[in-house]
Amino acid sequence: MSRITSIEEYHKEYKRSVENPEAFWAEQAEQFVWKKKWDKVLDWNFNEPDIKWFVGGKLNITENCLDRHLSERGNQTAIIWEPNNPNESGRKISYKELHSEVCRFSNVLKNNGAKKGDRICIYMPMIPELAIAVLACARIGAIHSVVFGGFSFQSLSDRIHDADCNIVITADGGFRGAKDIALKSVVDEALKTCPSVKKVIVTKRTNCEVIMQNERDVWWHDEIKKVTDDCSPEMMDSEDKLFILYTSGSTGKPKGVVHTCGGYMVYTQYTFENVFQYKKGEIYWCTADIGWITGHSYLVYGPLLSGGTTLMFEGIPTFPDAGRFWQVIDKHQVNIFYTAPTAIRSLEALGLDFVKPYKLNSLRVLGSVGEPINEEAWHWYDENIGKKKCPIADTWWQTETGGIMISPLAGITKTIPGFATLPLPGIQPVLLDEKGNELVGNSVEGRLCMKFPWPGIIRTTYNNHARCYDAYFSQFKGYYFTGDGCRRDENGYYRITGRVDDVIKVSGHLLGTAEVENAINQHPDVVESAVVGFPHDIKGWGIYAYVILEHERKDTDELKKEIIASVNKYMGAIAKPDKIQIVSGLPKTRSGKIMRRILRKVAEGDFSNLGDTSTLLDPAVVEEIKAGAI
Ligand code: 7RM
Repeated sequence: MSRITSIEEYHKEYKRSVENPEAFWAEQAEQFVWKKKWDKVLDWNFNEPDIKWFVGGKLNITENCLDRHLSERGNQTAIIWEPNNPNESGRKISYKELHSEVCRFSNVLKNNGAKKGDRICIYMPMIPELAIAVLACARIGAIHSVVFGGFSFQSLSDRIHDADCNIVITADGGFRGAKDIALKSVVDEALKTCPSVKKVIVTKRTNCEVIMQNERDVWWHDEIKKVTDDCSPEMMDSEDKLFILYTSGSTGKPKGVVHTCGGYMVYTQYTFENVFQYKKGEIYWCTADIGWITGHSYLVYGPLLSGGTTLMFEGIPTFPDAGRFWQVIDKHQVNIFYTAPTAIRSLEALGLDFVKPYKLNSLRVLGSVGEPINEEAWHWYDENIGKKKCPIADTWWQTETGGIMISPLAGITKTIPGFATLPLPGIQPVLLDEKGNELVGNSVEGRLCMKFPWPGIIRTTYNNHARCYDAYFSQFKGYYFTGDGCRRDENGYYRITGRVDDVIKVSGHLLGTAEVENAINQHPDVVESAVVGFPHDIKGWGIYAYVILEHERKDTDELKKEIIASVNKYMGAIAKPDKIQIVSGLPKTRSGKIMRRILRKVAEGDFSNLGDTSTLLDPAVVEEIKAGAI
């Protein structure tokens, strides 16, 4: 794995990676343990799409995350676990221990009927058992599908169904700040409609009461007693599926993004080491939940592939107070800290008194991910957390890209607030106009696409390959379309301008507006709804819902509460509407299409220029919507 150490070297490597991608990526892949070397580096077309990296290669990613580090750093800490409650003792798990625990749990999975190729759903809080469960699946060749613990039973059930999972791994409950979440009971509710699930493995965390269903449910701590830690890694093909991770799209149903073993492994380690300039022995902390792609790639796989020490935090930034992140950084002497703009903005809003008690002098590199970081937040992060000594890596990427795509290399690439800066080696971004013409040169703005594959690219959407084509490869023939708008400035630096489709990033979480509408429409009094985003100081984007009722309700406040409860039930608290406006109609064209442009403008509070409304079926609704705007 070549580590870039200067900007000259970056330009040289970039050029080489574009001129000869296969040689470039083969070189990066050499250092891993392969059971059999690949026959061909790359086979691809974006028309189906059909993309294969390291064709014919055989490997197991956990052998590369764990076994290969044992001789050199068996006693080094692999995972530092920091619990929700700062007074509870955490854990430090060495590579040797992690290897042993993963092997044991792999045997538990096998004893419970898991086989290579099975889909296993993981619905857990941020405890070490979550990372162990993920790695154990990968070790035996089962495909993990981690569902974020904040999703409701309905979202969980939809995901279990779609992937046809036969096992669920969960916990009795989880701690998040001052709250306890009863995860097992959510699983019970979800499984009422999931006959494919034959086993539920439950770990104890909160000791809350749970109902164990005979035959189906088993305790982690009982099962683990029955096994040894002897489990050789399953031999996987480079293109065997490693995991499925659901992400929102512009249509209602989330898509099961599929990543495969070989390419994902090479790409996550390469990007982890180069973007963060990770040095042996450093303490690295990514605050993302493992339920999101950032947690998969840069909390679990990337750092462990690099033999690093990765910190896993169970809690939230504001518990017991808004100084928690900074306290943890001092406590564990964190060197690299990777978080989301929404967290930075919310902590900034609570004031510097929560930052002042801490030294933060172990920090060397800061990272940002999930949404554009506004200049204000960038400077606050730089001055108050990095003390103007830590480079900030504003990393742009997606669930579908597997790893970071456009980002500074920390300390190497000159940064500009708000810019993700330059593509990593191997990444060939292009900006297209609406007609699909490439905008060449600098000082241009368009739709961000990729014209060549990289090892971490999405391979398919689970069980529905056509959907993968439709969502990413159909708009512009021969390109991967990201769904983002982007500007390339006069120096060739990239600035992401935001989504150009019907998904919104709320507190860094991607939500489909159609998905939220479906959840709202579950309310018996709702006839129809339309959801759009509006700029929100802390969340980046907030959710604005226009709702048509079947009959008038005088108790508007109560109704709004019920609608929020419905969203909670069918999706989860992350999709909670910030504003709900009751309307008698929606601005529709004669062909029945909702003119979202108008709804967005009104939600933004900008009534000045609503554009052409002449195609509207009933222009009067626009006046009503304007008058009732919140
Ligand atoms: C990693 C992740 C992907 C979408 C993406 C963008 C937005 C992510 C940045 C960003 C501006 C960034 N995966 N996005 N990172 N926008 N600057 N540094 O977030 O699948 O959940 O979301 O997030 O719109 O398309 S994701």
